[in-house]
Amino acid sequence: MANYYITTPIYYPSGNWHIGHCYTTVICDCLARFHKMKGDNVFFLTGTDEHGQKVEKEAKKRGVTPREFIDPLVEELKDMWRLLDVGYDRFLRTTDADHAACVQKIYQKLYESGDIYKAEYSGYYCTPCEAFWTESQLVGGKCPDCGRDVALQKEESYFFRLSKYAPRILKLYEDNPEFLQPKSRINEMVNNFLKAGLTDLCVSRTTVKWGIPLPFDPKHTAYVWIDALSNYISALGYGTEHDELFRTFWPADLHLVGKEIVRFHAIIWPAILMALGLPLPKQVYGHGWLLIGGDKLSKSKEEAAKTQITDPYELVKAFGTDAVRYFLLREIPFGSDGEYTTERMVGRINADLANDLGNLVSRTQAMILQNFGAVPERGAPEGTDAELIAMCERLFERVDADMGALNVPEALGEIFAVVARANKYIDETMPWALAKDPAKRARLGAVLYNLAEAVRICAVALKPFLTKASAAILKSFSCDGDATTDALAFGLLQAGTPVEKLPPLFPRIDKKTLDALLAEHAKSAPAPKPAPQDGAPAPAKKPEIAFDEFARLELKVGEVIACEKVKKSEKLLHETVKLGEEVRSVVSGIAKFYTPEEMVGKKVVVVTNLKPVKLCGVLSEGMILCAEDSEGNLSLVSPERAVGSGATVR
Ligand code: ME8
Repeated sequence: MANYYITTPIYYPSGNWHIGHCYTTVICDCLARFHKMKGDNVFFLTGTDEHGQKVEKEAKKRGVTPREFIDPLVEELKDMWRLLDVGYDRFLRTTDADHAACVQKIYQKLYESGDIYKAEYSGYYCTPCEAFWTESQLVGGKCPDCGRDVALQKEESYFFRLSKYAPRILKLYEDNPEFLQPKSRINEMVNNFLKAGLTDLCVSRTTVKWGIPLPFDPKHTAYVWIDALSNYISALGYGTEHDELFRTFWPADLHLVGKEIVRFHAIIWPAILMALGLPLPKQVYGHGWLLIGGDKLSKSKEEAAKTQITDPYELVKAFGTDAVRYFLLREIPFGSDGEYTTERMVGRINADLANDLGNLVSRTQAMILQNFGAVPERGAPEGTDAELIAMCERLFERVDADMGALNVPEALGEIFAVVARANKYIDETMPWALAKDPAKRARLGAVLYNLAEAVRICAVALKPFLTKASAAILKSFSCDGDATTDALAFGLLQAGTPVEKLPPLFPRIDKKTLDALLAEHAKSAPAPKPAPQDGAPAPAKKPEIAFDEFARLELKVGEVIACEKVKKSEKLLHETVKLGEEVRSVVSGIAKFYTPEEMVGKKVVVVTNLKPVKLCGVLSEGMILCAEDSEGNLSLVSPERAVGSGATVR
């Protein structure tokens, strides 16, 4: 059994999630599922990149702690992965204690070996990219990566001897071109960075507090990119007593990343690993972008987001998990950029999923049920049977070759070629005509058996791609959804196996429906706002929840009987709240909006089953609900009529 370690980049908790964000992770999920299906021992890592100036500034702007700012966004991201059926093995947060300890170990080791030294940093910093630039690297005085403003920074810093590793990195690309793919990325790295030689990298900040303190000089925090890149080994327990995962899975088989962050993964990361004396990942692959109107899709392009649905929640609600996954996995030649429009997504859904796959499944099941009630007997092959069967039998080999070469869209193309062949087979064999002639009953059975097998095999092959449809089709043929690649052999379906008629898997989306969806979207899309300077946008819409999830909240009316300011905090009030017979201590971030005197006597709504926490050293045993307007002003939520404290809110 081979080991397979695959990683996504860890995401900035921006909350501004769009379909472009889903690209890297859905592809990684598909590759991880494919390897699991092959029987490999897989570890699939994803997570969040939570430290740094960007988060620190955004939290400050909102008057909350970085942690208070990040936590809900991390939950949103996890919800998004659930929605898209992304099944990772670990979700690492750079605020996790084991990760922070590992980053400190890495810094200590590099400091002791002399690869990290102290000097003065003077240069430019781009906060949205969390990247350092020299004056000559700027383009028109702006960040060469994102085109935004940079700030001149001068501070005492620690530096990593990146320059020392430039020749080894060039040699790495020469000796092992597979290390960085597609090939064009090697040229980009060599021409844009390595040819001119590398300068040493500033790897600590004294002006950023929201970061991991350096063990040998705690007034410095770790540079976010070193912190972030280290996640690929900290997640495996590198440098700890419990490093079984590290010993099993390192070096990684694949770091899949967007092309804009190849520089960090293909220059800085290998240099750090070389300095640590560790083996290098087998491959870094820099994929292309989803574009809107020729530009990288990002929610800050508000105009585009008004006419196009880019929000993953909205897309999954409209078209379903599988349809969104299918578009991401199929539409864009791997490694290239590709234009995204909602119309394109609908085009794919209608042509491939509704017409080709959906029709094949529904026609096959309807004809079996109508004529036999269950899977018929397999007959001797005739006519074009052999061609269809051969395609089914070769399918795994072809998909495996494409997936091995990271040709995910082509792998899906192989499966849909079998779907198309099976549809053509229906036209050739005309089962409806066979059904009219009792003498052709055995032949009708054989034709329908071949179709059932083609459908089953496509469903097995589709498991890593269309998680829901594959499971539904297999279940409707009474097959095990946990099937491995062994289930891709032709002829496994037994005669007499019960078949269930599925409702349409992918209903066709006609023009009227699409227009109505887009019109609805345009109405609900927020009015264009200027993008915040640091690129951190407002939190995304939350996904739907079931009533029982809502019912897990305990909400009660409380009466504030005493209130005072929390010492050392400008934001917090400490209320004593009466809830019927019970009295609780509650801390709320409302000091900017209410004075302690105003609070006393107010009837408020309290979430009473939140885990108690200490805020600035004061125990909080609940949360008072407030409404927040678009400017961030808070207003208490109170019962509209007189009601006693302790009353339930539901
Ligand atoms: O870069 N098309 O995080 P991130 C395709 N924290 N992919 C896109 C995309 C688009 N329009 N927009 C974003 C970071 N992505 C760092 C990584 S790893 C040690 C630290 C992809 O949240 C992007 O290319 O900005 C990247 O692969 C992923 O979303 C996360 O980007």
